[in-house]
Amino acid sequence: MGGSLFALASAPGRGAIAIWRLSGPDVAAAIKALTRRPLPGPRIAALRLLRDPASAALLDQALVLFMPGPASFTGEDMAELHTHGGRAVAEAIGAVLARLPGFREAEPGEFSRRAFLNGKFDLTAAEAIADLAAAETEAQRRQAMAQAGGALAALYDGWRDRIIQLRAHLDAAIEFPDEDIGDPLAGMANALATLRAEIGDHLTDSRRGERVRDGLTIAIIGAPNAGKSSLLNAFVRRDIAIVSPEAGTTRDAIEAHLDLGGFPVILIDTAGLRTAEGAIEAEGIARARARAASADLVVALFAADAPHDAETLAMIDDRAIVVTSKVDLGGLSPRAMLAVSTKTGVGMDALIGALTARVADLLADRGAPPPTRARHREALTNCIAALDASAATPLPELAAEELRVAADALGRIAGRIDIEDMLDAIFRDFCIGK
Ligand SMILES: Nc1nc2c(ncn2[C@@H]2O[C@H](COP(=O)(O)OP(=O)(O)OP(=O)(O)O)[C@@H](O)[C@H]2O)c(=O)[nH]1
Ligand SMILES: [Mg+2]
Repeated sequence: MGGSLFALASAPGRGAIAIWRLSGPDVAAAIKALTRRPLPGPRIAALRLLRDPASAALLDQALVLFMPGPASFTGEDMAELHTHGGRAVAEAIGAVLARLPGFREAEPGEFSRRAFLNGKFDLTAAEAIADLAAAETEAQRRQAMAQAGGALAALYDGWRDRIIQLRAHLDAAIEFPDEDIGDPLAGMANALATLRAEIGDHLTDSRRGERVRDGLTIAIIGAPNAGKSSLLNAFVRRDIAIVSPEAGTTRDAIEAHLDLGGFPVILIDTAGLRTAEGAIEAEGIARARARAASADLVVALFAADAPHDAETLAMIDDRAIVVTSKVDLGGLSPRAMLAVSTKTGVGMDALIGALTARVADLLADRGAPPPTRARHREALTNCIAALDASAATPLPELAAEELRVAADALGRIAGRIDIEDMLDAIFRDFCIGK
């Protein structure tokens, strides 16, 4: 995994400027060889002609930046080449960089991985950098920025320090039983309970963090022909789902990504609920039920010109917003709070407003940063289990060991302790050039 790395850091394809990123011990020599000039001053942009060191052929004119380590993103010597964009230019430059002594093309996330290994930031901040690159809504950007700034790591390090301190007290009591410090476990009980409550609250918030990252799911359900696909299309203002007067048109669940008031939402159109007429429709309805069961919110449609069907009525719970559809054909039903017509557009703004309010209620900032990944949730769960085990045992030695397990669980989230086995999985999701 050693040596020097290069990668195209900007999006590939047609563009005004392409940015190449280089990192490693061979960077200074490479820049001198490419420019046939002395290195530019640290972090000062210099306009240079780039030439193939082997053939002296002119490659491009570029803005060259040299950022000596350790005060660089990765902690190693780094350089950036801002060249002209476009596929052919990129091909030519990439080929020359690949032939530079000591260089190879970086794997996805490899720059960030080196930065992490060089102590530039903790693992949660590294994950946040990937989230930032993927952020599509304002809520995702805000959450990623807070996490990249170290908000999560600070929280976990603080808890971990408190656990380590408790354990030190316990170890001292075990080591020096003659000292009159009372029952060490009784003295610890309060502090443990407080810690457990704080971490428990944070864990409860993990769904929010993961929903902001991945998108909150809203399933549209209803009888065949209730107008579900028409509603999905109206929301995204595109014709992505087939609409037809034939009952049982939609079979597969169809997903569309939306930005509702700055929050990420995945809207899911589903098969109409009824007694299926064939195996394919039955599978579609089973999928519809599964998606509705796992969705964060449900929009239940009842067409104004049809009776309320028992299948849809049975699926209504506190996640549901009940809506009368096709209100241009009839009146608001007594069960519904809202009425829409995708034909006339009536009620669409009110529905969007109601959904946005529910989404904001579920996803809005609560002050403290939430965990954002299943990995965090698992480690926090393990931490709490160990804290509980520690509080439950009458044996100080066992209690101390459980505290070690609890502290290690937190340490793994920020990458403070042995995490070699997780690194591949974590950095694999990054973009090339990050
Ligand atoms: N008058 C009127 N017709 C509508 C409205 N919304 C949908 N329709 C019509 O109702 C029929 C069914 O619409 P779809 O959107 O396909 O209904 P669906 O719920 O997806 O139906 P399935 O996929 O079969 O479960 C189509 O002919 C639509 O043009 C509306 O607001 N008013
Ligand atoms: Mg449909």
